[in-house]
Amino acid sequence: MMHLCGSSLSPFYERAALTVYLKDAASQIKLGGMPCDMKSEEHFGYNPVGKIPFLILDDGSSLIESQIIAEYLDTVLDGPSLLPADPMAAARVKLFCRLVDLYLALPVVERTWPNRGFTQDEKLKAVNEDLPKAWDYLERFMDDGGYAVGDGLTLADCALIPFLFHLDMFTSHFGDAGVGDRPRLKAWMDTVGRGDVAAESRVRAQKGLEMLRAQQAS
Ligand SMILES: N[C@@H](CCC(=O)N[C@@H](CS)C(=O)NCC(=O)O)C(=O)O
Repeated sequence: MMHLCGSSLSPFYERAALTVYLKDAASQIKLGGMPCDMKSEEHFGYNPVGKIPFLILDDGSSLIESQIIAEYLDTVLDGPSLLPADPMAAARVKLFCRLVDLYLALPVVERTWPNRGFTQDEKLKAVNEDLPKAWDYLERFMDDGGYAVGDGLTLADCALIPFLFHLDMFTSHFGDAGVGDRPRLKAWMDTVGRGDVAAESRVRAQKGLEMLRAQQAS
């Protein structure tokens, strides 16, 4: 059985895990944890970058990078596809995921995580200057029906949902982390962001945070 390694506290791990849950395929794959210590030789064997998530395949080989893993799992696991059949809609799903990674994840959210070595000024800039731009880019390329693309959940929603926990928990301490008056993002927040799938994802992230804090305290 394949093993998706990591913790739901990681928005990248959670993107791939959400893919599995949305396909109702959790019985087809082991979810969470890892068979080695973080940054151990074995970990670097699976992922030379030393990060999570990584996917261990049945033959012992591995795959890295959350978006690549999510697309792979969407293809090989049973369940409804999270990538539209229409080529342009599929391209827009992938574009949305790319925009999340390039403009929201690293330059904004990760910058506001504790103990990452960024100065207060860098964190304030991330939230007050870079985050509005990221929201603008996403707004520009999403649909207005409450989902990122089309009329149901896709890999694009899987990319954005896990960051909601981090925006609330960490980013909002340095400025307004909300989506503002952008109508498409507001509709997305009402439909997806405040929906059951996002709520369950948030619970998993919170549990991951509590586990990490317990480990750090022991
Ligand atoms: N681009 C990577 C990012 C993965 C990533 O940054 N993972 C973080 C956890 S959220 C990590 O493993 N950090 C550990 C470290 O950098 O030491 C992906 O999409 O999988």
